Amino acid sequence: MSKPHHYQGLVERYRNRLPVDDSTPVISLCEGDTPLIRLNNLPKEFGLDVEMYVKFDGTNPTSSFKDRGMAMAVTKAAEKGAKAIVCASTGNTSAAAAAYAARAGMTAFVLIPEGKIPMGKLAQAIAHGAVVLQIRGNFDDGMRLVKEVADEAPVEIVNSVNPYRLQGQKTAALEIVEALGKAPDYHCIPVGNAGNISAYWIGYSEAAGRNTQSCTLCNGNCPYLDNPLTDSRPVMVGYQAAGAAPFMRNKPVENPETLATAIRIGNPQSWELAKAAVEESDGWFDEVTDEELLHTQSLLATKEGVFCEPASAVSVCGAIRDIKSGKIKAGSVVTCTVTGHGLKDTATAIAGKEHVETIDAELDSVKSAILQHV
Ligand code: AN7
Repeated sequence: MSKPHHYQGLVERYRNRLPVDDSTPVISLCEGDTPLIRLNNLPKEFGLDVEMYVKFDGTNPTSSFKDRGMAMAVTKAAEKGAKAIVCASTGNTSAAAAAYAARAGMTAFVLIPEGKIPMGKLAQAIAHGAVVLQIRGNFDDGMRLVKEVADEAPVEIVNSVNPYRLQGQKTAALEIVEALGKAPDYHCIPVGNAGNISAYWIGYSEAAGRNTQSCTLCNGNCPYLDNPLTDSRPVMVGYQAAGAAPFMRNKPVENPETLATAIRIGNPQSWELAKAAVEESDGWFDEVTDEELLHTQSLLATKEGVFCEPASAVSVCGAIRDIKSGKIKAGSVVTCTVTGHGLKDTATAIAGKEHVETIDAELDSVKSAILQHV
């Protein structure tokens, strides 16, 4: 008999680095432990002299990185005895909230912008039994309403203004450091509401035994610094969609627009934390156009076998540009978070592509089709 090694999810895995104790009722779907995939073909094709990886968090239980934060937020809500959770969402947070609420026996209320979340994400929220409230407004309107209603109704907010979300999400950085045996030189990441970049910086800082102002739970007094995994932290680079790039405008964007609906956000809640992460790490923000990010989504799918949603391609898109220009230095180790799975939004992935050939059910037809392509 071999020793059982059933992975139990990130709260158990990082129990000594998370705010839980023996009596905490852990709510998990075995999230985390996602693949760090070395890109081979794209660096070769573009002549990029770097070691480049994607952290493919689209392989989580609800197919986005949100499961990391939701596992921790719902675990803490359960510990408190909460019966209901609430979030505003561009889609992925609502999918994760719905699934973890189901697991915990709670009700999830999710506020989504009318007509602006892809069908895959909406299907998840409905399938898991969330109460779906479609608002005549955008994500930022939903966020404002959620914060207001939490003061007036018995619901726990599980957006990333909940500090436990960031604690759960910091584990992605810990996994990367463990996988590489060190911190990368650069970490590139899509930025919408700005929780994830803040969470990675907390994780990387903790891994290097360093404090950071990005941590709201400990306020610069991290309790987990005595067990470092490495001695350095990466430069943090946050990329936004050009039509929804408040960090580039240095102020909120009133009417954000992008095909990458996940990051169609104009007033990021973790503004200060994300700013601190970029400043403390000597990093930067930049923006990419919808055309550029869709092209990168397609490149990742067709050249590397990684199918991600449009918002997720933003990190790799920006990274390739900054490696080409030399802003990201030759010889570096570069990791990019790929935040969500392509199956979340199939309509955008195949729009404008001639994707299917219809042929007769005859050997000759199949054969001639093959010969046309090889
Ligand atoms: C695929 O689901 O905000 O900067 O409500 O779904 O931490 O907000 C989603 C965000 C990147 C941006 N990639 O992360 C929501 C939501 C994908 C996302 C982001 C989101 P943050």
